[in-house]
Amino acid sequence: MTIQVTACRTEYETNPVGLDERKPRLFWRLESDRRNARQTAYQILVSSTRERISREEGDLWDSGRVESGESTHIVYEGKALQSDTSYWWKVRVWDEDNQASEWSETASWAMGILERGEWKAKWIGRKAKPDLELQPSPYLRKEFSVRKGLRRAVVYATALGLFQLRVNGSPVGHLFAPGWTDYDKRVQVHAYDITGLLSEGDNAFGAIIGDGWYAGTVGFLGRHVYGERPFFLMQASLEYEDGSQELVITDGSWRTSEGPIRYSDMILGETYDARLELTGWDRPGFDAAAWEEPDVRAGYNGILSAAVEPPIRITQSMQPASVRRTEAGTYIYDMGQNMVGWTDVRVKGEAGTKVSLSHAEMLNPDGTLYLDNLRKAVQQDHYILKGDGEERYEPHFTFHGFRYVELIGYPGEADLSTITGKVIHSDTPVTGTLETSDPMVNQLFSNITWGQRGNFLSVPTDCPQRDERLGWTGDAQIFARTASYHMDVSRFFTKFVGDMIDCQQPSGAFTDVAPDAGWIRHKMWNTRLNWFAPDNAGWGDAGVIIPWTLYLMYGDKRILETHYGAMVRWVEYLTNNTDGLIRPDYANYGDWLSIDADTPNEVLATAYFAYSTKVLAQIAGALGRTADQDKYEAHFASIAEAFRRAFVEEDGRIHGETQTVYVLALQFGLLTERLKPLALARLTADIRERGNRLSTGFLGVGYLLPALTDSGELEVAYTLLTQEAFPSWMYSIKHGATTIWERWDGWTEEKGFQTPSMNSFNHYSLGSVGEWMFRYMAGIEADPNAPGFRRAILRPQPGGRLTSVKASYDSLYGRYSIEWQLSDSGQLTLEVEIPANAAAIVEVPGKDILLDGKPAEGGRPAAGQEQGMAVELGSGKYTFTSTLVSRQSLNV
Ligand code: RAM
Repeated sequence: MTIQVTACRTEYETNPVGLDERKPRLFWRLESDRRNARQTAYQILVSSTRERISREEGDLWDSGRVESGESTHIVYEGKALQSDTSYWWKVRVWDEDNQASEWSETASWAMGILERGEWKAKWIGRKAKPDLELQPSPYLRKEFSVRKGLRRAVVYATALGLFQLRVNGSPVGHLFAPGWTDYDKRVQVHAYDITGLLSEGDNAFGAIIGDGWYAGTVGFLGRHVYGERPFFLMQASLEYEDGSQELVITDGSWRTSEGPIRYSDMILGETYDARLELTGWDRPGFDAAAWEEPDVRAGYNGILSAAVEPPIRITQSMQPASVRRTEAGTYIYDMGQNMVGWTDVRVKGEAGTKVSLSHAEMLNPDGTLYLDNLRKAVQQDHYILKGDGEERYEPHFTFHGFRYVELIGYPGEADLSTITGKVIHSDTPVTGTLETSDPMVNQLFSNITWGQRGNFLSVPTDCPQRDERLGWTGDAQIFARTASYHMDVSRFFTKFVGDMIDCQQPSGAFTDVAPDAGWIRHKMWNTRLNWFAPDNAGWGDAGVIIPWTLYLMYGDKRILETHYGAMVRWVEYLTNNTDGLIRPDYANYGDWLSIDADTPNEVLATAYFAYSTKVLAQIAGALGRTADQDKYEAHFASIAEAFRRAFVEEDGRIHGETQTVYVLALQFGLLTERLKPLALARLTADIRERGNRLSTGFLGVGYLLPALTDSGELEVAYTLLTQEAFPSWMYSIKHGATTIWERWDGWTEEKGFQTPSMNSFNHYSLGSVGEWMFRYMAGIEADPNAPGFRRAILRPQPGGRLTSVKASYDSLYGRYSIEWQLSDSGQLTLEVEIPANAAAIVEVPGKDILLDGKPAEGGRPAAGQEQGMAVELGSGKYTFTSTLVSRQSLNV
């Protein structure tokens, strides 16, 4: 079979609408059942109409035959793209035998509104009711008519706040739009093709707007962080067969009313009075005589940019695992999983009856909901019945982090089908799977994935339940690699890097939360919090680490180019704020939530300073800026030297003597060859002295198992992974955890719950061990010399009590998979799969290595291993067998 072109995407997305990237990048995948299937050339056609593309007329761009193997990030080089316009494209390729493929299916993208001057719409809202802290959510509507011959209709919408849009009664778009940005600087515009929802004659737009991050409660920063109340902006563009165009825009001609949503606040929950429903409000013909004129806002000084973040959606519905009726007559449900979203309830009863849903992560010893750790958050929704038969309710502009739900005031008998949990997050498609022979390791992986699902909601938040839910950059950087194996976070993190850049300080400092949300200002007011600063080690460094992660995982050079200046400013800022290249002991969270092991701030901060510099040198290299690369490499070497002079003893001891200081020094390359084994010995001794247990906090934990494995202490890594005694990952699992806890000691047998002032049970940072599970245990590694998985390094590292691991990663090229199995006698079977137009260096441990039953040809000794072999392979499925040196030595 000749090669096939599939999965055509534009800017990482399938047929996106509303882009503002004037040179969008095109991606495709190849499929073939042959081994070594490869592209040697391609041809792209881009057309202004679907008809033209079907006739193979690339009137906007015909790339001609391009001799190239590249099938990702191909930059559009055709005629200038126009606002509010759709484009069609297809591609064909030539394979390694110069055989041409068929043309791909036709793909498309559409540009959004490119110039500010093209925005004719006005921001509209509703005046606040006096003396009401929590305001009803405004409803907005507008009728308009559509002539005969409508060809295309696209609506562009955004809000300072949140919006839910409806067209002729149908919902359009997704939840929590437009997402969270620093609204003073920027707001994202979402675009939807609504051609199919309109018909000739009367039509209606409806929108409900919510306070969201703009006007509602943000973390512990209170309400009205950006503004007093929400506003909506919408511009629909209708294009007719005769070439004419009409706009329907938000302006003073819309009408507004309050409705059943009495308030809806991210952190404080919602109250919905169904008796106040406005039936038919979002369809034409509704009697809006009682509705009022909207409040038209003067303007907005921020940037209107095309939405980059993936849509937020309900991705799963969950039935509760069990329910118990309390003495008070309420019901307590156990969802069986700590999750994020909301619950939907069905109820029948008299008008005016109030049913409440209260959400919590844990139960108190007496079986009641443990609400203390929510701090000021109120995870409660209240529904007041209209009394007309079975009613169904779910909230609108709030979300909760919970495993347990208390149903209060329910009329009649409730059972398992009364409520349904809705899992809500940024819909980043799953790309990684992992399953092992060990059920506890599998549970750990599951907990990590739920931590990601629970906390990736527009921005990567620290936690989803208490009055916090901020985009903590330190948490995001330590988890970024794990996250990018598990899900396609290309656009999610591209958006977040933008958020970090938007709040980079004039000094060059990257902040510890993004969007900034007035955080910096808040910290300045609040002297009690003056230990917060915009440049915390391991937090600000996210501004360099996350773009680099996007490059490794997706081969995204554009993000490096676009933000190169900002990253240089960060490193220059750090440099200017050091003393002899040592970052002083100030403004630092340290190795946050380490356990009984305080890493000195100056050691930690200098190590991260070195690392940011090293990554910047690599980024300069990737961009071909060789002079800068040399400069920052030399700078890194000087910082490492200063680090050693200040903190490292001749005998390898590092100031602080915590696991984290050794781990960072090893992993960031701060030690000489002579010092490495000495430091490693100190690290393993510390682990042993603690009874084979870890002590790392947020900043050390992600590098702990990689540092051990890279230094040849694989078995110690496995021992820590499967350790069940406190503190360990498995300790929480033994006690029923279904997500990653914020702290190792969130709950212990001896002490019960940690302080409720900071005790989240859904915080992904300590789940950054997922990175090691993919990269080392399964062994699916990105090759930095062929980024974006153009070439992978498949390097499984069996060990510990595991007898098998099966993992896969859907890269931009397609699926890499690995499955290894180890018999009692030490026979290893390894099956790997490499996608078309990609390659892998497969490193097989052990001796007597056979590939598909024959001695493997073209292999070389595996780097840094006594036994084993490395072989570079093209696409296809391969089976290796080998004998591991001594199975005995694997059982510590
Ligand atoms: C906590 C957050 C977050 C952490 C900071 C330092 O309040 O939950 O996880 O990054 O503090």
